[in-house]
Amino acid sequence: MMTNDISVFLSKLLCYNRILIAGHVGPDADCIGSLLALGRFLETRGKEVYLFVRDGCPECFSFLEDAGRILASPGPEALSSELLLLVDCSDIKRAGLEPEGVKSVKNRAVLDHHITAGEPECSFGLTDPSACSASMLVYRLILAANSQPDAVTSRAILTGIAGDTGAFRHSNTNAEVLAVAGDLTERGADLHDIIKNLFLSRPKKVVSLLGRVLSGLRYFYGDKMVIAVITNDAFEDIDKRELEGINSEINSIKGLRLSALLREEEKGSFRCSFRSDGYVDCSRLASVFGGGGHRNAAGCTLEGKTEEEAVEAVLKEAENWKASFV
Ligand SMILES: [Mn+2]
Repeated sequence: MMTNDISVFLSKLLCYNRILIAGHVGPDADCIGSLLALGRFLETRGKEVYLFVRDGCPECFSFLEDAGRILASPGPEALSSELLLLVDCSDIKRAGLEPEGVKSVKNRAVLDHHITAGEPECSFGLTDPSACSASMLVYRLILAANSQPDAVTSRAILTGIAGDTGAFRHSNTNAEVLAVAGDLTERGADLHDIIKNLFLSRPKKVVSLLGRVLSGLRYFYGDKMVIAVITNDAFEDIDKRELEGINSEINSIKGLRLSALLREEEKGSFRCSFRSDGYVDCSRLASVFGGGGHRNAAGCTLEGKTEEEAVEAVLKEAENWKASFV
């Protein structure tokens, strides 16, 4: 049963004593921030908490306290938990878990802000697609429990909020976001330090890749559409999360209405991410290629194609959408 009633969710959650909290694969700042803040809050309530993100916490989030406690695979103790709580996702597959692997954990709960097709499989859950981030839901939850987030918890929450709002630049930055950010700052979270860690710590090689990508952009439809391609050889050992930053740079171009960033995953396979600010429904565009996502951002994979063929495929499909953006 999903709810957006926070006190109902809270009272159910607090019935459990051993809780395994899992984030999604390819964790972002919101995933890690909400996981850490929720874990810390539940520990203040005397709960035994295990934190899990498949493959562990990426190095770029190691500036957060307790990041080292995040397990890369749930051990026997974690698997003896009474409750599996998914945060920033609602599906155990998205958490990189198999039903068989977590069958010892009898109950399921979800805390998420994504729009999902259909009801997630869980005993109870808290979802609010209007919330900017899962971290915001954790903040509301802590206050609803009459607790006060300490400086460490505040820092984790603000990291999640700053991450999912693109440093307060995306359209999900509303009055609540700004008020909560102010409150968390007063509680001891250092916003500048968070922003520096999340957005202003690009490795040198990412900056040079960015330069190459931006100078190689291909423009179409009177510069209203752009295609960027990053081939495997250019990619080397660059962290996938850095793509987010590259994508924002591309989408800062004035007058741009549709972008496609193609990244070669392996020879003949391109991961394509579409962006559009309200002109083209990216999730529908991506679904043509078997992908999906949100209206303003979505992705898909193009298989069995050379670079030129991948670009051609995107252009051919864009032609069907041109009435919306040209
Ligand atoms: Mn999120």
